[in-house]
Amino acid sequence: MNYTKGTGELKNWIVSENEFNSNNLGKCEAIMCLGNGYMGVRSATEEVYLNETRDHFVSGTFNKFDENEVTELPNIPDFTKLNITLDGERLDLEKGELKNYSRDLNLKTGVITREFNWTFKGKEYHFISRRFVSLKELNLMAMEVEITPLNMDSAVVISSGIDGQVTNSGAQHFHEGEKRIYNKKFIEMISTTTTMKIDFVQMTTHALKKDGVEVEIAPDLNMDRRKVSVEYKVDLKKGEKLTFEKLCTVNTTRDLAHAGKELKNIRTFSLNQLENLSKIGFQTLLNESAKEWDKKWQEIDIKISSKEEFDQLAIRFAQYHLIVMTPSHDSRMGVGAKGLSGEGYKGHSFWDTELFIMPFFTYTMPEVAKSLAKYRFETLGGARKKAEDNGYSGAMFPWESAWKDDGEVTPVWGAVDIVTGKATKIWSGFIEQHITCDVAYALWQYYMVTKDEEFMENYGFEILFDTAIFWASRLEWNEEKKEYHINNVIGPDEYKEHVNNNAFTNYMANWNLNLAIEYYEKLKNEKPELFNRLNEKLNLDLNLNIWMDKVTKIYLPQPREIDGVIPQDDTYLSKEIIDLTKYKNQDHVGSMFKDYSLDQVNEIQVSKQADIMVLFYLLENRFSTDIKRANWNYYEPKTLHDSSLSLSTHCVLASDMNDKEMAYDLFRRASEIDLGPNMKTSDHGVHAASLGGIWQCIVNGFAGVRMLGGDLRIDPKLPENWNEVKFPLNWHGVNLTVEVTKNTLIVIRNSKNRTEVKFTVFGKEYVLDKKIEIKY
Ligand code: IFM
Repeated sequence: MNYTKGTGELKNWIVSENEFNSNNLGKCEAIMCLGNGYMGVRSATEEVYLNETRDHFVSGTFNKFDENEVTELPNIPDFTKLNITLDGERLDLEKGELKNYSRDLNLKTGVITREFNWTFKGKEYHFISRRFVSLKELNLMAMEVEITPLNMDSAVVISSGIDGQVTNSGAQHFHEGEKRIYNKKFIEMISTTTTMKIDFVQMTTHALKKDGVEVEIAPDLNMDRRKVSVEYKVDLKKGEKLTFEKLCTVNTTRDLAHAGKELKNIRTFSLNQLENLSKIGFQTLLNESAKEWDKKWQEIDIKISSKEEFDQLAIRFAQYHLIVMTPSHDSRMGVGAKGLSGEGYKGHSFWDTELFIMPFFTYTMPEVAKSLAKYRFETLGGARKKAEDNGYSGAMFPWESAWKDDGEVTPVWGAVDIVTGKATKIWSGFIEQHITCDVAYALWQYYMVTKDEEFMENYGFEILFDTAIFWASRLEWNEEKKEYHINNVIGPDEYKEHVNNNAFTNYMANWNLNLAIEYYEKLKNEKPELFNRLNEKLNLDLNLNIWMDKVTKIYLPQPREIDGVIPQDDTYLSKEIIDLTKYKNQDHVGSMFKDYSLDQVNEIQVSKQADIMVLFYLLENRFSTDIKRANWNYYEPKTLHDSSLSLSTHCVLASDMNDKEMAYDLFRRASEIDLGPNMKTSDHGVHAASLGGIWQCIVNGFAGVRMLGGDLRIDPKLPENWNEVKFPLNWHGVNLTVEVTKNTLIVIRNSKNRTEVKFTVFGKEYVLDKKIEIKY
């Protein structure tokens, strides 16, 4: 990979592949994934290879392949594959001679360009392709290929269409529907998901040019099982350039725009849409999409001044993917743990959204954060059902969530257990319960940062109260200790299953209950109408008594006297300690499972990811720096960072503890999860939470931005090798620009509104007028 290709205006905007290797296709397919939140397309090459994964997903279109599988985002019929034959030889870069190869993702415009010279049997061709998913027209993907024979005349044949012979690793999610080619030009394929019965209308059309001049060539028409295509035969003179453009659209019965419409009407809409788009043409559509990207970047761009150029690219890469993967157009949908860039985690949403992805949106694009928070409101039915099925009350959010009505969708069986040879049981769907307070925390954070009363009144307070009702019902009375415990859970550290009193879970449940008590009083006094409505629905009066009685009796693990270490759970500190050097220095995550089964790992003092560190991050003021450091020193050496969520939290914590070198090192490691030299890490898709985490490292870590108890705090700790960082921040509806240098903090008000903006910097309070410059 080459991360320094962009120069001039494109400096630190280009992610480039400079060598073709068909063993490493997954890397660029995922990290160069295109999308617009409505859909995501993995960037498979135009020509086919054995190890490719050609995926195209439409947000929220979950389907269950059969009874024994969990629902997943179906891989829809493919547009991207082209069969290109050059003078009778199939274009195949594994053969012949390849020169000047590059594939570039331009993060600024959302366009991929691929270019090379290919010589086979003495015939040399120049090839350029461009592809984008429009940020303006959500239903549109477009691609273009240019082929020029350089040293002879050539007969070029391109076969292109819609290929429904695709699956999710073998699972076929579609019934084949009608296929049709209108006027030899507009190709249509209808497919319907097998269980959810969502209809997909996919259409494509082509335009051909020779040396820039449009040519009309009648194609051969082909229809096959789950496949419809056209084949163009073009004779080119030596040096003559063929331009082959392909516009592709997807519409589904799940789209809000088509709610209640009959399929035949969607088909008519889709045909008209494509006819109109084809009149506009590839280049103009590309320019329009690039313009939308430009607007986006003006809203979100973070500017870093540092000799470490890679850092600037890394944050842009992260933000590009956060935009591409997030269905901001529709609050019935969440963000998948791999975004829309691969089949990993089946498109399901985890706590990754609330604690890692949402903060970027909350502080930068609050309307998108609102949509994500509303998604959880939409899933309340499933959360209430999960609580009831488990004998609890209130809302117990699913560990993995898919379509809003699906409830819990975590698969039950996972990787092989090396001792038994059987599949390992995945317990998270049953007992990884902290997701419920993570949801409550994220929407409270959204409320505190935005002051969005409308959201809280219509959605947020109901979630806050119902999650508290869940926790109150979940607590278990321990008669001997005369306190409430939360037994048999998995905390954030998934290498410890069936533990009692995971500190993170207990503290956050306590926090959730306290918050509900606080808002009970507030609403009763300040918003009596709303209070009455919610009281009627959730019986708040009765629940308040239960909350008050229980909240002070929840066991909150305290730091040990000897060393300040907080027990992660009741048994962690008494488990076996082994030498973890080999696994700490691993090249690939999860290497410990080559030597141990999960049951064995459960009995060792080893952690997968940040656990108590996340608690310090969320409830920062409850713990002193000394306690944070003591726990860091104890737990970090035992943490393998086997989850991509781990490094960014550790980075923010290292910043909080003013360990700048460590913080920077962790930031770099987090940035390299997808962008690093390891060509296999992203095969199943990019790491969505880690990408959100990269934003957190910079804004929450290095710039020290935090919402604490509703107030804004900015305590910068810029890494030594950075001179400056400048970023947008939205606080209480006011757009701010924050600039941090080594010893100066500048905050600028960009919005015209006069809403008061107050914040503290290292304990001192400031009130912002238009601009403030603070030496720190
Ligand atoms: O949510 C995470 C979890 O914390 C660790 N395993 C992967 C999940 C999805 O990213």
